Amino acid sequence: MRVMRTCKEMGIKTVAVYSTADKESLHVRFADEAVCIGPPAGKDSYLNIKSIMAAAEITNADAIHPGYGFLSENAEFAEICADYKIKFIGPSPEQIRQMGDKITAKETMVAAKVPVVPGSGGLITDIKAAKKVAKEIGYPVILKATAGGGGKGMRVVNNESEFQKAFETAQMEAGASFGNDGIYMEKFIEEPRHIEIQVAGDQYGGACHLSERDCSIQRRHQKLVEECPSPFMDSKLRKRMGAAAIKATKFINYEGVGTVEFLVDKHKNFYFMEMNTRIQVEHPVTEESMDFDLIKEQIKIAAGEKITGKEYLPRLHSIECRINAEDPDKGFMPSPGKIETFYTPKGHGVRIETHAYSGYTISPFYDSMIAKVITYGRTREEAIAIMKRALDEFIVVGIKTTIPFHRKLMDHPDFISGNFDTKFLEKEKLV
Ligand code: MV4
Repeated sequence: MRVMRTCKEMGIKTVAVYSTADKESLHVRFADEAVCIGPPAGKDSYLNIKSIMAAAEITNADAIHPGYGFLSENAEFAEICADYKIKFIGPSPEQIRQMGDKITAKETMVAAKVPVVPGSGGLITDIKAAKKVAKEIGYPVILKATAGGGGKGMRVVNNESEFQKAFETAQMEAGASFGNDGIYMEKFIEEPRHIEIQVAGDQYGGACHLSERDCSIQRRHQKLVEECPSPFMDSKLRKRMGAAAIKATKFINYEGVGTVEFLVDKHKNFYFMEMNTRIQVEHPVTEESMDFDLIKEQIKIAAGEKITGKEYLPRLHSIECRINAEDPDKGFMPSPGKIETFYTPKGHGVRIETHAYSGYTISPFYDSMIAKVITYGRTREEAIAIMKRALDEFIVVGIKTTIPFHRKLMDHPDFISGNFDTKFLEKEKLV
């Protein structure tokens, strides 16, 4: 729906694809045409490249917008689109691959002179050698899966006696989750903030950045709240991080919008973590803060337009709360089912993204996010005040949601002061 809104504004006709589980979803009604691509399970529909290509062929589509999740960072899919002469709205298969493998991504950033966390500098093949490097950089260290991202196959190692076992578990978890058990090591950055820079690059090597998003409020590597600008940011740090992100973008001739993720320590040192080669869930805070349509930019870049190359700075403060069909009182257990009443907040400073409505059934097959509440104001205080009243105004009857969790978070002194890092939700008894 987000993509189709911009397409309509640009005079572009749209085709929705849907699984049988999503027959009643709003995106099916919003599109000019809709094609059913299979049964509920992802592998049979939204991950089924053959069905999707068939839908594109029969509707004579010029381009595919991959959204986020599913095939949005699948190099093989981008390759098949190219074979079919259908424009994949996003980077090239090579660029997706280069950033998809985390060791390759890190090596690329070293070559681009973007700061990275010191570590094994590649795959760990010899535990004895890795332990020696760990001693040099100093414990704690963190082991990560090269095929990973988002926390799976990650282990923190506090001292040498823990190394062997941590390495074996990380390797096993990575092998089971990704079919690739490659592990690398980094110095563990204590109490980091997760700050990411939104970038855009065109087909001619031009690139710009659109400031940052702070995504430090996470639970088990799932982001819950994002904001732009970061309360931790100052114009000097933004210049340094922005320049590093543009260096990364230009170095790989990146085409499309993307995100360069950094870990930032309390001394404002920043380190490249990963690059996301898709539009992200949290993109609306950038759009509202900067008054800039990122989907329009994606489509223009895909159509061969040049970006203007200027730097975009935050004008308003914007915050997003992800509303999930989960019960925060029961460890965020999924809560699918029929929504009897769904009334979304409205009014000045509020933007809602959702596919749900009164009478809609949240299926258990997919991600539990059912809505995003985005607020914006002239200051962070104003954005928080609007968020509080918006969350109070949101009525969902029939399923449990994370709305009460967000409402409590908005009253937490450390959230209000901006004094939080990625450990915040583990330390606080909010969840
Ligand atoms: C780290 C780190 C500390 N030091 N790397 C978590 C997900 C994955 N993308 C990378 N992650 C981390 N990498 C080093 N060298 C701490 C984390 C981390 C984290 C990062 C961002 C947001 C939330 C997090 C929660 C726990 C750990």
